[in-house]
Amino acid sequence: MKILTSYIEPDLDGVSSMYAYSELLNKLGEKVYYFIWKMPRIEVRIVCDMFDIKLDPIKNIPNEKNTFVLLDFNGFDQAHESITKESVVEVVDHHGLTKSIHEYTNASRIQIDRVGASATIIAERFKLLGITPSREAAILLYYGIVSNSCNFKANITNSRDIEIADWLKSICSDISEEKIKEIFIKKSIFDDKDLRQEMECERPMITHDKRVLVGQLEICNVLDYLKEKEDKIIKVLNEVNIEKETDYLFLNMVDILNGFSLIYCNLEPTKRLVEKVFNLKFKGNIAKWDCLVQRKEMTKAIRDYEGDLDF
Ligand SMILES: [Mn+2]
Repeated sequence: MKILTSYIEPDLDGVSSMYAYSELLNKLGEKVYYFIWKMPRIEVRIVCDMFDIKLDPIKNIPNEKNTFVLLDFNGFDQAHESITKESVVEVVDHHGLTKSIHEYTNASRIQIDRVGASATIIAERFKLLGITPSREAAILLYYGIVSNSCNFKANITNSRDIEIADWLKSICSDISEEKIKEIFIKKSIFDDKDLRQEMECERPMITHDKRVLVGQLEICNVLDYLKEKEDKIIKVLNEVNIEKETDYLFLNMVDILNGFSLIYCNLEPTKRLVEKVFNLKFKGNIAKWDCLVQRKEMTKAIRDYEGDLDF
Protein backbone atom coordinates (compact mmCIF):
# COMPACT_ATOMS: atom_id res chain seq x y z
CA MET A 1 0.00 0.00 0.00
CA LYS A 2 1.37 3.36 -1.03
CA ILE A 3 0.98 6.17 1.49
CA LEU A 4 1.37 9.87 0.90
CA THR A 5 2.55 11.73 3.95
CA SER A 6 4.39 14.73 5.27
CA TYR A 7 6.41 15.50 8.37
CA ILE A 8 4.94 15.13 11.86
CA GLU A 9 2.28 17.75 12.65
CA PRO A 10 2.10 19.01 9.07
CA ASP A 11 1.07 22.49 8.05
CA LEU A 12 -1.46 23.42 5.40
CA ASP A 13 1.07 22.98 2.62
CA GLY A 14 1.85 19.43 3.72
CA VAL A 15 -1.79 18.48 4.23
CA SER A 16 -3.00 20.07 1.01
CA SER A 17 -0.20 18.35 -0.90
CA MET A 18 -1.10 14.91 0.41
CA TYR A 19 -4.84 15.46 0.04
CA ALA A 20 -4.60 16.71 -3.53
CA TYR A 21 -1.85 14.42 -4.73
CA SER A 22 -3.67 11.35 -3.48
CA GLU A 23 -6.76 12.62 -5.32
CA LEU A 24 -4.70 13.03 -8.49
CA LEU A 25 -3.12 9.58 -8.28
CA ASN A 26 -6.48 7.97 -7.52
CA LYS A 27 -7.99 9.77 -10.52
CA LEU A 28 -5.14 8.32 -12.56
CA GLY A 29 -6.13 4.85 -11.41
CA GLU A 30 -3.57 4.23 -8.72
CA LYS A 31 -4.99 3.35 -5.31
CA VAL A 32 -3.15 5.42 -2.70
CA TYR A 33 -3.87 6.80 0.76
CA TYR A 34 -2.68 9.73 2.78
CA PHE A 35 -1.70 9.77 6.41
CA ILE A 36 -1.36 12.71 8.80
CA TRP A 37 1.15 12.14 11.59
CA LYS A 38 -0.31 13.63 14.77
CA MET A 39 -2.33 16.85 14.83
CA PRO A 40 -1.92 19.12 11.83
CA ARG A 41 -1.18 22.79 12.39
CA ILE A 42 -4.02 25.06 13.45
CA GLU A 43 -4.31 26.68 9.99
CA VAL A 44 -5.44 23.33 8.59
CA ARG A 45 -8.47 23.31 10.86
CA ILE A 46 -9.20 26.97 10.17
CA VAL A 47 -9.37 26.42 6.41
CA CYS A 48 -11.24 23.12 6.68
CA ASP A 49 -13.86 24.71 8.98
CA MET A 50 -14.16 27.81 6.82
CA PHE A 51 -14.89 25.82 3.66
CA ASP A 52 -16.50 22.76 5.23
CA ILE A 53 -13.81 20.36 4.08
CA LYS A 54 -13.55 16.94 5.67
CA LEU A 55 -10.15 15.33 5.79
CA ASP A 56 -10.23 11.57 5.58
CA PRO A 57 -6.75 10.20 6.16
CA ILE A 58 -6.26 6.49 6.83
CA LYS A 59 -6.39 5.77 10.52
CA ASN A 60 -4.15 2.73 10.90
CA ILE A 61 -0.55 3.66 11.48
CA PRO A 62 1.61 2.75 8.50
CA ASN A 63 4.34 0.15 8.91
CA GLU A 64 7.45 -1.09 7.17
CA LYS A 65 5.38 -2.95 4.57
CA ASN A 66 4.14 0.34 3.12
CA THR A 67 5.82 2.49 0.54
CA PHE A 68 5.85 6.24 1.04
CA VAL A 69 5.66 9.44 -0.90
CA LEU A 70 7.23 12.28 1.08
CA LEU A 71 5.56 15.62 0.56
CA ASP A 72 6.80 19.01 1.69
CA PHE A 73 10.00 17.63 3.23
CA ASN A 74 12.99 15.61 2.13
CA GLY A 75 15.16 15.19 5.23
CA PHE A 76 15.00 11.70 6.68
CA ASP A 77 15.53 13.13 10.18
CA GLN A 78 12.02 14.63 9.91
CA ALA A 79 10.32 11.41 8.85
CA HIS A 80 8.25 9.28 11.19
CA GLU A 81 10.09 6.28 12.60
CA SER A 82 8.05 3.74 10.64
CA ILE A 83 9.44 5.08 7.36
CA THR A 84 12.65 3.51 6.14
CA LYS A 85 14.87 5.05 3.49
CA GLU A 86 14.20 2.05 1.23
CA SER A 87 10.43 2.51 1.49
CA VAL A 88 10.48 6.03 0.03
CA VAL A 89 9.33 5.83 -3.60
CA GLU A 90 8.76 9.49 -4.39
CA VAL A 91 9.57 12.95 -2.98
CA VAL A 92 7.91 16.27 -3.78
CA ASP A 93 9.31 19.22 -1.88
CA HIS A 94 10.50 22.81 -1.96
CA HIS A 95 12.94 22.82 0.97
CA GLY A 96 16.70 22.77 0.65
CA LEU A 97 18.23 19.45 -0.37
CA THR A 98 19.37 17.25 2.47
CA LYS A 99 21.98 14.52 2.35
CA SER A 100 19.26 11.88 2.70
CA ILE A 101 18.05 12.53 -0.81
CA HIS A 102 20.81 10.27 -2.17
CA GLU A 103 19.81 7.49 0.19
CA TYR A 104 16.27 7.00 -1.11
CA THR A 105 17.52 4.32 -3.45
CA ASN A 106 14.02 3.16 -4.46
CA ALA A 107 12.66 6.62 -5.23
CA SER A 108 11.68 6.67 -8.88
CA ARG A 109 10.64 10.31 -8.91
CA ILE A 110 12.07 13.22 -6.97
CA GLN A 111 10.99 16.78 -7.64
CA ILE A 112 12.40 19.47 -5.41
CA ASP A 113 11.90 22.98 -6.72
CA ARG A 114 12.59 26.24 -4.95
CA VAL A 115 9.05 27.57 -5.06
CA GLY A 116 6.80 29.01 -2.35
CA ALA A 117 4.97 25.79 -1.55
CA SER A 118 4.96 22.11 -2.42
CA ALA A 119 1.25 22.69 -3.13
CA THR A 120 2.45 24.70 -6.14
CA ILE A 121 4.18 21.64 -7.57
CA ILE A 122 1.15 19.41 -6.94
CA ALA A 123 -1.26 21.92 -8.50
CA GLU A 124 1.02 22.17 -11.54
CA ARG A 125 0.79 18.41 -12.00
CA PHE A 126 -3.01 18.62 -12.20
CA LYS A 127 -2.80 21.39 -14.76
CA LEU A 128 -0.13 19.64 -16.81
CA LEU A 129 -2.23 16.47 -17.01
CA GLY A 130 -5.42 18.39 -17.80
CA ILE A 131 -7.14 17.09 -14.68
CA THR A 132 -9.34 19.44 -12.67
CA PRO A 133 -8.92 19.19 -8.91
CA SER A 134 -12.06 18.82 -6.78
CA ARG A 135 -13.37 21.94 -5.02
CA GLU A 136 -11.75 20.72 -1.80
CA ALA A 137 -8.37 20.00 -3.34
CA ALA A 138 -8.36 23.35 -5.18
CA ILE A 139 -9.16 25.26 -1.97
CA LEU A 140 -6.58 23.41 0.10
CA LEU A 141 -3.90 23.87 -2.57
CA TYR A 142 -4.68 27.56 -3.02
CA TYR A 143 -4.56 28.44 0.68
CA GLY A 144 -1.61 26.09 1.12
CA ILE A 145 0.31 28.20 -1.39
CA VAL A 146 -0.92 31.46 0.16
CA SER A 147 -0.05 30.36 3.66
CA ASN A 148 3.34 28.87 2.84
CA SER A 149 4.44 31.84 0.78
CA CYS A 150 3.02 34.29 3.36
CA ASN A 151 0.61 35.64 0.79
CA PHE A 152 3.33 35.66 -1.88
CA LYS A 153 5.54 37.96 0.22
CA ALA A 154 8.12 35.36 1.23
CA ASN A 155 11.53 35.57 -0.39
CA ILE A 156 11.14 32.12 -1.86
CA THR A 157 7.94 32.98 -3.79
CA ASN A 158 8.26 33.03 -7.54
CA SER A 159 6.08 33.44 -10.61
CA ARG A 160 5.13 29.76 -10.64
CA ASP A 161 3.33 30.20 -7.30
CA ILE A 162 1.42 33.22 -8.54
CA GLU A 163 0.49 31.63 -11.87
CA ILE A 164 -0.77 28.37 -10.44
CA ALA A 165 -2.65 30.15 -7.64
CA ASP A 166 -4.41 32.22 -10.32
CA TRP A 167 -5.28 29.04 -12.16
CA LEU A 168 -6.76 27.49 -9.00
CA LYS A 169 -8.79 30.64 -8.43
CA SER A 170 -10.07 30.50 -11.99
CA ILE A 171 -11.39 26.94 -11.63
CA CYS A 172 -12.93 27.25 -8.16
CA SER A 173 -15.36 30.06 -7.43
CA ASP A 174 -15.24 29.45 -3.66
CA ILE A 175 -11.66 30.71 -3.50
CA SER A 176 -11.49 34.37 -2.50
CA GLU A 177 -8.64 36.68 -1.63
CA GLU A 178 -10.74 38.31 1.11
CA LYS A 179 -10.47 35.12 3.15
CA ILE A 180 -6.68 35.37 3.34
CA LYS A 181 -6.56 38.09 5.98
CA GLU A 182 -9.28 36.33 7.94
CA ILE A 183 -7.23 33.11 7.97
CA PHE A 184 -4.06 34.92 9.04
CA ILE A 185 -5.84 36.74 11.88
CA LYS A 186 -7.56 33.56 13.08
CA LYS A 187 -4.25 31.73 12.99
CA SER A 188 -2.70 34.37 15.27
CA ILE A 189 -5.21 33.84 18.04
CA PHE A 190 -4.18 31.07 20.40
CA ASP A 191 -3.85 30.43 24.12
CA ASP A 192 -0.56 31.06 25.90
CA LYS A 193 -0.55 27.39 26.83
CA ASP A 194 -0.26 26.55 23.11
CA LEU A 195 2.65 28.92 22.55
CA ARG A 196 5.26 26.16 22.55
CA GLN A 197 3.33 24.20 19.94
CA GLU A 198 2.91 27.33 17.82
CA MET A 199 6.65 28.00 18.06
CA GLU A 200 7.33 24.74 16.20
CA CYS A 201 10.55 24.08 18.03
CA GLU A 202 10.48 20.38 18.79
CA ARG A 203 12.79 18.83 16.21
CA PRO A 204 16.43 19.87 16.01
CA MET A 205 18.26 19.26 12.77
CA ILE A 206 21.63 17.60 12.97
CA THR A 207 24.23 19.34 10.87
CA HIS A 208 28.00 19.82 11.24
CA ASP A 209 27.64 17.40 14.20
CA LYS A 210 25.56 19.99 16.04
CA ARG A 211 21.96 20.03 17.15
CA VAL A 212 20.47 23.15 15.66
CA LEU A 213 16.89 24.05 16.38
CA VAL A 214 15.09 26.80 14.50
CA GLY A 215 11.59 27.53 15.72
CA GLN A 216 9.10 29.52 13.72
CA LEU A 217 6.14 31.55 14.83
CA GLU A 218 3.89 32.94 12.10
CA ILE A 219 1.55 35.60 13.42
CA CYS A 220 0.07 39.00 12.65
CA ASN A 221 1.79 42.05 14.19
CA VAL A 222 4.95 40.40 15.47
CA LEU A 223 6.32 43.47 17.28
CA ASP A 224 3.17 43.99 19.35
CA TYR A 225 3.10 40.30 20.17
CA LEU A 226 6.73 40.36 21.24
CA LYS A 227 6.17 43.36 23.48
CA GLU A 228 3.41 41.54 25.24
CA LYS A 229 4.75 37.98 25.38
CA GLU A 230 8.53 38.19 25.39
CA ASP A 231 8.91 36.60 28.82
CA LYS A 232 6.71 33.67 27.75
CA ILE A 233 8.77 33.17 24.60
CA ILE A 234 11.99 33.14 26.63
CA LYS A 235 10.47 30.61 28.99
CA VAL A 236 9.68 28.25 26.10
CA LEU A 237 13.12 28.71 24.54
CA ASN A 238 14.85 27.92 27.83
CA GLU A 239 12.66 24.88 28.36
CA VAL A 240 13.27 23.56 24.85
CA ASN A 241 16.99 24.25 25.03
CA ILE A 242 17.39 21.95 28.02
CA GLU A 243 14.95 19.29 26.87
CA LYS A 244 16.26 18.96 23.32
CA GLU A 245 19.90 19.41 24.30
CA THR A 246 20.43 21.89 21.50
CA ASP A 247 23.75 23.47 20.58
CA TYR A 248 22.00 26.37 18.90
CA LEU A 249 18.42 27.54 19.21
CA PHE A 250 16.55 30.53 17.88
CA LEU A 251 13.07 31.56 16.85
CA ASN A 252 12.15 32.98 13.47
CA MET A 253 9.17 35.29 13.89
CA VAL A 254 7.23 35.92 10.71
CA ASP A 255 4.81 38.82 10.49
CA ILE A 256 2.33 37.35 8.04
CA LEU A 257 0.26 40.50 7.79
CA ASN A 258 3.02 43.05 7.37
CA GLY A 259 5.38 40.84 5.40
CA PHE A 260 8.68 40.79 7.29
CA SER A 261 10.50 38.54 9.71
CA LEU A 262 12.93 38.78 12.60
CA ILE A 263 15.06 36.38 14.59
CA TYR A 264 14.52 36.20 18.33
CA CYS A 265 17.30 34.63 20.39
CA ASN A 266 18.43 34.83 24.02
CA LEU A 267 21.55 32.65 23.79
CA GLU A 268 24.91 34.28 23.11
CA PRO A 269 26.56 31.43 21.11
CA THR A 270 23.50 31.24 18.86
CA LYS A 271 23.56 35.00 18.37
CA ARG A 272 27.15 34.67 17.13
CA LEU A 273 26.08 31.92 14.71
CA VAL A 274 23.18 33.99 13.39
CA GLU A 275 25.36 37.07 12.92
CA LYS A 276 28.02 35.08 11.10
CA VAL A 277 25.86 32.83 8.90
CA PHE A 278 23.18 35.38 8.00
CA ASN A 279 25.23 38.54 8.24
CA LEU A 280 22.75 40.14 10.65
CA LYS A 281 23.25 42.27 13.76
CA PHE A 282 21.44 41.75 17.04
CA LYS A 283 19.95 44.57 19.02
CA GLY A 284 19.25 42.96 22.37
CA ASN A 285 17.60 39.66 21.53
CA ILE A 286 16.32 40.72 18.12
CA ALA A 287 17.93 40.60 14.69
CA LYS A 288 15.72 42.00 11.95
CA TRP A 289 15.63 40.96 8.32
CA ASP A 290 14.70 43.64 5.83
CA CYS A 291 12.32 41.25 4.06
CA LEU A 292 10.34 38.12 4.79
CA VAL A 293 12.75 35.24 5.30
CA GLN A 294 11.41 31.84 6.21
CA ARG A 295 12.89 29.13 8.33
CA LYS A 296 13.51 26.84 5.37
CA GLU A 297 15.90 29.39 3.89
CA MET A 298 17.76 29.69 7.18
CA THR A 299 18.07 25.95 7.76
CA LYS A 300 19.37 25.62 4.20
CA ALA A 301 21.96 28.33 4.80
CA ILE A 302 23.06 26.64 8.02
CA ARG A 303 23.31 23.22 6.36
CA ASP A 304 25.26 24.76 3.47
CA TYR A 305 27.59 26.76 5.74
CA GLU A 306 31.19 26.02 4.87
CA GLY A 307 33.23 25.76 8.00
CA ASP A 308 32.62 24.50 11.51
CA LEU A 309 29.67 25.61 13.56
CA ASP A 310 31.72 26.53 16.61
CA PHE A 311 30.53 29.78 18.03
MN1 LIG B 1 5.93 23.85 2.49
